[in-house]
Amino acid sequence: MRILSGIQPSGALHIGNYFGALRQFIDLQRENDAYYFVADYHALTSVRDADQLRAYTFDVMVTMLSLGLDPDRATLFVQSDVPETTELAWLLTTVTPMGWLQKCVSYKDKVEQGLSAEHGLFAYPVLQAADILLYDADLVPVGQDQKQHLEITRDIAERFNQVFGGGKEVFRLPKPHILESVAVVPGLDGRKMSKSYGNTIEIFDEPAAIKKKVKRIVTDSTPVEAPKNPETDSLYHLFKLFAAPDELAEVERRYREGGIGYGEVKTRLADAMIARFAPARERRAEWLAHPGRVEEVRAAAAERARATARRVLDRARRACGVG
Ligand code: AQP
Repeated sequence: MRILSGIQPSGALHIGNYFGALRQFIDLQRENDAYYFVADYHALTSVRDADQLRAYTFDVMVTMLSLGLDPDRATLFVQSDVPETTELAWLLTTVTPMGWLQKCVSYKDKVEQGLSAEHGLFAYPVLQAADILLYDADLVPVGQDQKQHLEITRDIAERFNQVFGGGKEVFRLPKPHILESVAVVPGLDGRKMSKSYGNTIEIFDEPAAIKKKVKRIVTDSTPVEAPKNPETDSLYHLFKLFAAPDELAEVERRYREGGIGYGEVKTRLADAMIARFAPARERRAEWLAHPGRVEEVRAAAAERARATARRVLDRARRACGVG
């Protein structure tokens, strides 16, 4: 199957990005033809400093490589290295009803908060549809927050097929791949972990910073001896992502019976986080010491991605009669 997904270079990647997306990227690269990209065109809606965007883009490439994405198996490219994306976005825009975009949460939320939104944020689901359709993707691994955008991608593809395809399929219809257990990873305050909420723990935070942040995870004031409900506790939710099965069973039992304090769970969670990413941290130091290698991966992937993109874009251009 052709797999495709992207991550925005709008800051350092966090635990939510890891469980919601990156871990699936790694699993799916083994048996499939995987394309993963750094979504720098998308990040332009929030990052307004050219040097910073370049630095974040490089950092996301390094993060993907350090976590185990293998450039020999997966095509790890940067979105803007394939300018065909923006041309396809325009073709798709011509068949996208305004009403579909007005319903999208990322845009609606901003407007409801009284903030002004640029056209880029409004049209972002169309660019995302172009990202996906350009590679004939079958499956798109994402977190729950992207479900609505995936539905719009399918709607746009169907509409284009209908309007210009004359009964033939111009675009393949992709499906989302969302793992329920990690669909929404909570942040320090219990809301979805998100850069814009300032409630993140970064994958490559220094161990001391991880310990400090974990201590800030919001819990209720149930005393140590009292039973606690693991299902409603975001600390437990995070612990579950990192703990070994026997350790989890022990902690769950002690939550339900009483006799475990949040302080103990926090210490164990911080230790497990630091241990989980220790090998990746070492690989990261290696990649950072050889930036030229990262650029080589990027250049080779851009060539592969562009060849695929060109074929699909030509198909779309022929279907609608441009060029
Ligand atoms: N908390 C999360 N739980 C599960 N999955 C998550 N993802 C992000 N946060 C969580 C998934 O990570 C992938 C990359 O997302 P993105 O680059 O579009 O970033 P995002 O969703 O915009 O991440 P943030 O931190 O929430 O950024 P801001 O605050 O800038 O909007 C996606 O598959 C996403 O589902």
